[in-house]
Amino acid sequence: TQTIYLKDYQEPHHWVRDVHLTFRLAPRATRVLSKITFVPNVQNPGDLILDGEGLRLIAVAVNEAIVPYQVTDTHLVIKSGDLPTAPFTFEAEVEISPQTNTALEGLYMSPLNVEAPEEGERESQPGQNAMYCTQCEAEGFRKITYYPDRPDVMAPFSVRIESDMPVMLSNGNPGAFGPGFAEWHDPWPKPSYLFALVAGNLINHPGGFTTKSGKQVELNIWVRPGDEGKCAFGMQALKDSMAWDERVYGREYDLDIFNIVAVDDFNMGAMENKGLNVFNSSCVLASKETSTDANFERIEGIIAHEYFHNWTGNRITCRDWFQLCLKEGLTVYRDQMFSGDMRSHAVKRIEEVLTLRARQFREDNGPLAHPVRPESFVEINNFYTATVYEKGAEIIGMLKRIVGDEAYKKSCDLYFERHDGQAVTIEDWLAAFADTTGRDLAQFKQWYSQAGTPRLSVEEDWQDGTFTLTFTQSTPATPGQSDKKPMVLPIAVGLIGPNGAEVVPTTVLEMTEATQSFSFEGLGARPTASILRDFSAPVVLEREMSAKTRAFLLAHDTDPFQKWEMGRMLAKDTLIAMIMDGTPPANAYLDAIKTVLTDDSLDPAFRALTLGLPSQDDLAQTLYDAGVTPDPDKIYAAREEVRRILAAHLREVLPALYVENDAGAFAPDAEGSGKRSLRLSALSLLTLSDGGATARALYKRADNMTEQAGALQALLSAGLGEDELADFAAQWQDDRLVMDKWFMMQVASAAPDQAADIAKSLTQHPDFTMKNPNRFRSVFGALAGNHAGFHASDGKAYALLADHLIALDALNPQTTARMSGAFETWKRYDADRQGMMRDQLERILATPTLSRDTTEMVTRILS
Ligand code: B3K
Ligand code: ZN
Repeated sequence: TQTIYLKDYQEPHHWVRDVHLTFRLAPRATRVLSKITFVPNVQNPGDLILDGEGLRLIAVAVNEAIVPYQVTDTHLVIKSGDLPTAPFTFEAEVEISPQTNTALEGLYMSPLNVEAPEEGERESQPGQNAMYCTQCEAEGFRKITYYPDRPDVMAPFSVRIESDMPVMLSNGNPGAFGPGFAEWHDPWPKPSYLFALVAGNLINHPGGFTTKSGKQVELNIWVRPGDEGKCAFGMQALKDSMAWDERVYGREYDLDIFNIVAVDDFNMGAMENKGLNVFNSSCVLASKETSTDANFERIEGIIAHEYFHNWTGNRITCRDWFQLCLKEGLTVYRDQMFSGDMRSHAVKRIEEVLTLRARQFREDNGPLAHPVRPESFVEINNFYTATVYEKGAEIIGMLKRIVGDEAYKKSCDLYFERHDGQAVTIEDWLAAFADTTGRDLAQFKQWYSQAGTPRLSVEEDWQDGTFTLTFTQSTPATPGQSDKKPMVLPIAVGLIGPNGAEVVPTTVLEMTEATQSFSFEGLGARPTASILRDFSAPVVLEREMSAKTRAFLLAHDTDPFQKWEMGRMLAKDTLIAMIMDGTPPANAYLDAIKTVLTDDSLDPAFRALTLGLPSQDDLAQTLYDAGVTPDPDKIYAAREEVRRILAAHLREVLPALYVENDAGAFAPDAEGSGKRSLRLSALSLLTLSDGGATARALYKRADNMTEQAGALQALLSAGLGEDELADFAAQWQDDRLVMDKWFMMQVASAAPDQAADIAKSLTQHPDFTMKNPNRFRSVFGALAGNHAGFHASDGKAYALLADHLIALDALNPQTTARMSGAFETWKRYDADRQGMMRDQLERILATPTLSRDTTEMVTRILS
């Protein structure tokens, strides 16, 4: 295996002027004919180096003549001496087998059918439901044909598809079509990773959008027959995204048509191919009967994200894969702001921080920690991480907070104007800000290169009307980076007076030193500081605070994030005390929660979030950080105990909360989902004391999946709900996405000593398949996420997951590698558990022909 380094970047020896592709589709023998105009790069002359993997080469020509070439497993090379010095055409014909492509990278079929055709069976007859589909990012195009498969090579593509499929799609605008063929032309230069092709028996949900300059755009969501009723929400989200990008970023759509396709077999959420976004069906199909509020919110966010990539990623792309955060961090930031505008910024911010801490802080604290812009990789697919995406988005948020809204907008405009049509770097992005504002961003830039989550501690001082905050920052060592420098931290602070009124509104302190003081003068009385409002920097704030001060801020802080955070810290302290020595929850915590829950002036969604307890994984990390080896059984038991105590303490208010937050007729908006969320949080506690009566009644009556699944979940987490679980399967057996929930819920809420057995028995279920990533994740993602179940002391869950990762790796390395991250926290635990996890990791690593993807991940996890 070869490691690729950022420092080794070199321009290609050849640029591409245009690309013509013809696809003759057949399940096991698709022919791909390419005709590419190459232009020698005078800056960096050399051989023609084309990537290609798993291709059966039929023919090659240069300027229509035979040339000598070399083919290896990964490349086709023509020596510069055998090439014209002027631009030339390169032609190739290759054969590939989409039907057996279980890796779901390159051209593949959904569903897959890897069994060999029966004797005499015509191989060119895909099933009624089968579709051809591509996934090229990051390096999948090389599995389709020989090409310089790197993002800095951008070219317009013309595509002809020949097949019997009724619908045949590719990037750009439609050209000629007729029975058996369709042509597409994409005028915008793009890298190969944005190429897409889809063909199948698909039905469209149509729509339209008029851009701000009056251009009509045809919109379509293409789905399998039977799914047409689940497209309306996605279509609306797309139109909202198009309007938002015009209004907020001044970015208009640039083709006559925008197509979205839903596919059941997909390695991730969705893909932003130019003009032809391909979505995991779970991230686009929605109906009130089959999707929860969380699904709706996620779908809206992902549709926006992929659409926003049209400018941040497609029109301006990455020079090399080390720059991945250039498009991902920025696009996540943009989709977060969109969702905030569509729903509630306060609630959205809290949810973002929850995800950031659960995924990115976890990553940053373990063996997989890496900079937002990594310096090396073996397999780039392993770097589509929470760090690149979510920490990448936090960097954009900090930059905006530092330069201000107006300068942010000006800088973005300059970036778009300067780099349209180019493949660029983080340096280019930052230069647009430096040039607009005159600021030196050299220190800020460390956010891209220094891994690890900074720890920020604070001391307070009060003297003669002056309140001083002294901050100290440090970042723990991460793999390959032992010495850490001070970072630029925008710390948003507000001060609250003794009577609860705000005396200093939000002020952004810009910390640049290891230790730095900031003073507020002329105050009448010692204030209480609200620090890190809106979570203004992705750091761990280490602040000594009494429960009383926390409760005071929970009651009086004007910043919704900090208000929630105070409740969170109270809950965390309560849980830690319970874990350490069984200390029961203090009334300060219980009463504070009750006050928030019953405060009708607060958004129900916010109240529901305040009732939520920190996850077991979060508690394990907190203990580990404090030098205590986390005991998963104790954490589980303590959390359950606190839930029971909360339920008892809130006994009088829960039934009313449940009744009053009936949202009425279902609408997937912020208001309705907020009420349902509070209602279901109340129900979950209520179910601990009413024997499940309320949840059972809701389960029967529910006309939407949020409440149906919510009621079932409440029952399952109380150890009830067996009949409902069976009923659920009977009702939804024909809906793959809902059945994913059925698989997932059972494993997620299984008792610690049963999780592995339940997961194992589900793998024997006739509807379980290793070939569908959604189904695999619904069982094994849930197992890894069931903290006490995964870490059960018998080690069964570790072994079960390892068995299935080994089996999956032979089919789908990308999903295997990603799921191996379940083991990334192994060093937190006691020697027995560590030993068992190490054994499993070593067993995985010892698998003959283990993929490069999984090898890299497991090696890093073990290091
Ligand atoms: N750009 C894709 C992710 C591709 C992942 C490749 N392993 C989706 C997105 O971030 O929008
Ligand atoms: Zn993205």
